[in-house]
Amino acid sequence: MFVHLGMNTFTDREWGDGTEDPAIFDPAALDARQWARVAGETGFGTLVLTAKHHDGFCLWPTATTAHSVAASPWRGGSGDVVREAADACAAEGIGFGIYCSPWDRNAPTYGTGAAYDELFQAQLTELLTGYGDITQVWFDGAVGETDRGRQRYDWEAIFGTVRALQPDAVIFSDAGPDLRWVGNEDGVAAHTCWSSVDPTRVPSPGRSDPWTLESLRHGDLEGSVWRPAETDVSIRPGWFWHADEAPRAADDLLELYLTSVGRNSKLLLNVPPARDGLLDPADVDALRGFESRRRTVLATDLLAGSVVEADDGGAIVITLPAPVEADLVSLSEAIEEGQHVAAFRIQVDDGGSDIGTRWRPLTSGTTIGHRRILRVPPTLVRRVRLLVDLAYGPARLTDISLHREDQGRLRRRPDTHD
Ligand code: FUL
Repeated sequence: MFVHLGMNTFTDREWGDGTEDPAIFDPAALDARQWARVAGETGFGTLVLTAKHHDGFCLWPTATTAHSVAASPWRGGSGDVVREAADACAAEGIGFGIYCSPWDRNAPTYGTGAAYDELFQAQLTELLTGYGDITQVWFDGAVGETDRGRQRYDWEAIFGTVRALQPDAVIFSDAGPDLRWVGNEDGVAAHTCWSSVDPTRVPSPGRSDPWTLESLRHGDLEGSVWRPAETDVSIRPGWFWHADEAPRAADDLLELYLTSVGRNSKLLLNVPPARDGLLDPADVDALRGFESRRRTVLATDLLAGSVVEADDGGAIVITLPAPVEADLVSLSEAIEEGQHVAAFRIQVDDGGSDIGTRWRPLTSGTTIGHRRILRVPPTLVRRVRLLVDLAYGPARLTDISLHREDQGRLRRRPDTHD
């Protein structure tokens, strides 16, 4: 779960300009235990907090600038949102990650080069040494122009600091090195999504040319590094909480899950606290609905109790005890062995023919990876046949399952390959 909280929560903006007065930061009822509890109860493994957004306001009492919670009325100026969030995640048994924006519209040194590099390294060092284990460090590639010049971030040094201080933290940015951006903020990974990438195609974060976006979306079959895609998207139209915006409905959240996790990506869903410092009750309801939809739809495997065999053509054939109606198919590859499948087909037989099996095409696709979920028209299934037509290594599948989402009223379109 991504948690965007900061000056923008109080100014009703998405990007602050750094001139905001710390006196307006007062999330009086802030309860990070509520964030972490809701996150844990609704299935999130890690909470990533915006410790500093582009406006430069620090949610922890940093020694590097006066532009922080220490200058705010919140907790009488002795509060530390990063500490409260870190402690809450530890207490609730989920990971804690930080977002610290390199773009800083408050720092007077931003745009001058080395002096700002030093400030940013000092801020990272505080965050990575003062708050226990950090699970993920999330770097935004945004670079702002100033009349002092253009800041060129020293990514090698930045990644080096994270590796030195939190060797187990997963580093996210456009250019990894561990997780890559999926190439959009719409919650939609590409149908073809390799976890491997060619690192020379995205040498640094912040590039938005079509070639880079293409690489982020699809990865590279023969890429030399393992850098799975992470899909960041907000439960609301904005990243920060705004009174006039509403969260997505539970069904839409399930849809985001299918188009991210279900396309070999990770999902980082943003749920921004309101001005009182608590998650909005409407967002909490949507998350609970989302969790319950995942449980009813995806945790119920309609193939349970089936017989699995290989046929003469090398395909896998699964025979169900009785016909079922399904509208989702889920596949998983043993990614600890690598990601190899590049083309697959699924055929079905509804069991209605008295002259033997009649295979009909149900769906097809390219990559599978850790999980591939495909929406299909509601179909009666008695037997399923899975054919792997192209794999660049042994095709090792760990799971195939069928599900019933029953979204007829929403008229969702079946997956077709783009
Ligand atoms: C973007 C930022 O500019 C947005 O404000 C937000 O933080 C998003 C997650 O990343 O690049």
